[in-house]
Amino acid sequence: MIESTIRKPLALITGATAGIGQATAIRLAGEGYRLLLAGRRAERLKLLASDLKTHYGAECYCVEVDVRNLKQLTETINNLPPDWKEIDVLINNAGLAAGLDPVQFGSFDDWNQMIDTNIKGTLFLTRLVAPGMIDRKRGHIINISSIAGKEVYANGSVYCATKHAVEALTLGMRIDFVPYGIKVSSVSPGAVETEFSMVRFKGDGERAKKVYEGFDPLQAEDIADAISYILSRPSHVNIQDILIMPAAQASSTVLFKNSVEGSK
Ligand code: NDP
Ligand code: 8X3
Repeated sequence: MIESTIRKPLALITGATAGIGQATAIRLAGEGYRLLLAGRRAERLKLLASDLKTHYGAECYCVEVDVRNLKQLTETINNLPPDWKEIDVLINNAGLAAGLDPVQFGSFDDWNQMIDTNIKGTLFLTRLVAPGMIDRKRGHIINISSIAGKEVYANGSVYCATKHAVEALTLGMRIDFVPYGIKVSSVSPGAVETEFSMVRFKGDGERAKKVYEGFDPLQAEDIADAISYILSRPSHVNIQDILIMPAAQASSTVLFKNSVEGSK
């Protein structure tokens, strides 16, 4: 009786069709959240929403969006049904690395895709969602950064630059939003076995598989666990950043593998 009158928290997760975003959706559904699931692959969103309903009774609303498309994002956020407008948690997770090249051989298209998705996508969503949080004086934004936001490795400078930018945005958002009681956190993983490397290497499955061979990489569920920890702290506590690595990884370039081959 009491339970039915308590509003369940609403989380918007970008990049919910795979990897960390999908695992986080599953975790939060199990913890009683209502979910706005965002991504470009509509069929995957629908399937996930249906699974979450079946297994957890979770209410989900799917939004097929490309986070690079400001017009589409603006229309989507502004036209959410009334019950889905009050977003308590925004997880800026959608992102990618495209290619692994030194700057002198880098692809302009790869650079644009990474910069537009990882930096501008995070900014666009935050700009669209934060005003509502400010009005309600409550909210939590979690940006998915990376060890690549703290270190730079060979051939990864543009991806690393985008994640360094996410780090700067997280720091800036925290300053801008602190007067309104809005928490801003980040999670910065090392190697997580998801579709990330398949995307980076443009469908080259053999090359992608090699990235995770010879050690136990993090799984998407490990990152969902960190996100759940951040969200479940008491209201006076903000976890600013969780840097989380596989036990075999000491830095972005030092990875202890059973075989001698490098990680990238
Ligand atoms: P996946 O490739 O498994 O998932 C990426 C997600 O991002 C997908 O759901 C994809 O959805 C979404 N996405 C990509 N581009 C867009 C876009 N333009 N618009 C909307 N959604 C988009 O990778 P991960 O789960 O590993 O990556 C999630 C985040 O974690 C990224 O920000 C990544 O940089 C970060 N990260 C990953 C690490 C790793 O080792 N895997 C380590 C550190 C950080 P769709 O294609 O359906 O649109
Ligand atoms: C993904 C991890 O080390 O490939 O952010 O950049 S890494």
